[in-house]
Amino acid sequence: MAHPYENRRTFAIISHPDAGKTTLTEKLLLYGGAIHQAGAVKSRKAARAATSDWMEIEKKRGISVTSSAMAFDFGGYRYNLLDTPGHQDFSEDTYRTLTAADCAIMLIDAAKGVETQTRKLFDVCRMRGTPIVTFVNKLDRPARDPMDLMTEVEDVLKLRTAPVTWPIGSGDRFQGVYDREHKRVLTFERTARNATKAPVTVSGIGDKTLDELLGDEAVAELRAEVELLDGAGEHYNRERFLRGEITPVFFGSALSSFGVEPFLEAFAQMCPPPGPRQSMHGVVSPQDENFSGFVFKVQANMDPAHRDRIAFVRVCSGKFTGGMRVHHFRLNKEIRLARAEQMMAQERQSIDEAWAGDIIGLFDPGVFRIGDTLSTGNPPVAFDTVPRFSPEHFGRLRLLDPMKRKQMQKGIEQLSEEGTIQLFAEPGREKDPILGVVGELQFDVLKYRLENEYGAKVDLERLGYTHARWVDGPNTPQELTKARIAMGVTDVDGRPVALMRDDWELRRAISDNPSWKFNATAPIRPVEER
Ligand SMILES: Nc1nc2c(ncn2[C@@H]2O[C@H](COP(=O)(O)OP(=O)(O)OP(=O)(O)O)[C@@H](O)[C@H]2O)c(=O)[nH]1
Ligand SMILES: [Mg+2]
Repeated sequence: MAHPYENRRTFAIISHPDAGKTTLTEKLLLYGGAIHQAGAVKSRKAARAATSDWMEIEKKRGISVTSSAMAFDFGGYRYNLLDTPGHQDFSEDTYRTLTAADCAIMLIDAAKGVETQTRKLFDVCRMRGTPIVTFVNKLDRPARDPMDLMTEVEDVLKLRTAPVTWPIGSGDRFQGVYDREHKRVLTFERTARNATKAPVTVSGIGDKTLDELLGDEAVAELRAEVELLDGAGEHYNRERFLRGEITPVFFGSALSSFGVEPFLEAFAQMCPPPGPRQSMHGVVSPQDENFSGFVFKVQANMDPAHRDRIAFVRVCSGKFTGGMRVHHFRLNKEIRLARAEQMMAQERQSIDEAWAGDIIGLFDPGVFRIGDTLSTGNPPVAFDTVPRFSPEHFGRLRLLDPMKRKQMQKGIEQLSEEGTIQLFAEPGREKDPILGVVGELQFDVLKYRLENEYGAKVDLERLGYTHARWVDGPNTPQELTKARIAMGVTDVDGRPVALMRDDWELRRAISDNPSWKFNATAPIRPVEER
């Protein structure tokens, strides 16, 4: 019998903001059979909201501010889908989430081509060796020439393209796609509010009826393009795709669902199963008997009724079973994992077992942090793959209702454990921490969530620092201040951190203190090694 991990498919959807990741996620859930009515990203009162934008602020603004994981079954596989936020202010979350994926879907807006954030995310995938499938979206709007778009991907990303489907028209005249693999023409019809599957008609490229269906002009154009592609275009090749040399390309409209079904069917065949992972002590294979996994995300208050906190773990090897005991690398102790949860479309479901590739949610009584590795067996495993970014914006909170101090404190503690903000204590002002974020929008999210989830209305006083460095050498923040560093603080683990206003201050601190080491992020290592 095949090992259960072999039917796991774990992928992330990435792109520049607004290319349609959440909308495509919704349609994959729809065609995957996990939901029956697709919701919209920014829903008016009556309409359903998109499944993966579950947070209040996301529904309100129509953007994703945090990644979300959803599982669904389709064609004999269990898919773990990770929808990521596109905005660069949330890219730390996106980068971490990519570490949990074995494959990525890169979305490109057909009117805009390869945008900056897409390029950065692509670089991360290339660095990690994550294979990429491309979906060119929004063909129902005025779009650029598909050949041009291919050329742009090849030139900008230095990645060969292999079109698997090809669009028939664009904008108002977008009718469907040609499936090069199966040599068939798929035309679609729109549905009310784009909420259900789009009815499809299948024809052959040479069919007489096609002339009538598409119109003479469109059919002639399609036939010419298909001929051109067959002559000059690349064909999908699995080995080259897995090596990251080539990206299969699909066209469609996530909104109207045109082209989504052939995409999902082909993607199902392309997305690789969980692969081996590098740990600090060698390679961990997904079929290893011992369980291992790492926390790539912690999220509080997902369920307003319970106000609990979930740690999202990517299983890398072995089998998770509810109640099992594992070694917690950072705390260097054994802990018991209670049952886990998985988001099956909209529903949180309790699960008793999981395999490599699965994304599971563990109830977190406060022991998990992003980057934590859990494992069974000896020696204990540690994955060191979850990137952390250095905060670039700093501020202090001012509470507007003095009665809510407790709520605010609890809120910032929890949100810092989520990784939304980083907390620093200035000696003598420990009660009034300094907050650091990577992107400014994270401050907006913080304020919104403190008010909505914790009932504490706050104002933010911005501080003029732009760099934080974890300094190896000194033992206290006072030593930093003595060395003429603008602000010496400690992080949540009591490690000294230097805050500086600009590059010049940073360079000076480094040259003034040659025996110290200035690290851009806090190292992840077990407690007793510090
Ligand atoms: N016309 C058209 N609009 C689309 C399509 N896909 C998405 N949109 C719209 O584009 C906007 C952004 O879509 P989202 O799915 O939220 O994009 P996203 O990539 O998840 O955005 P972030 O998560 O904020 O980065 C929404 O208004 C969608 O309705 C499409 O295929 N056609
Ligand atoms: Mg989104």
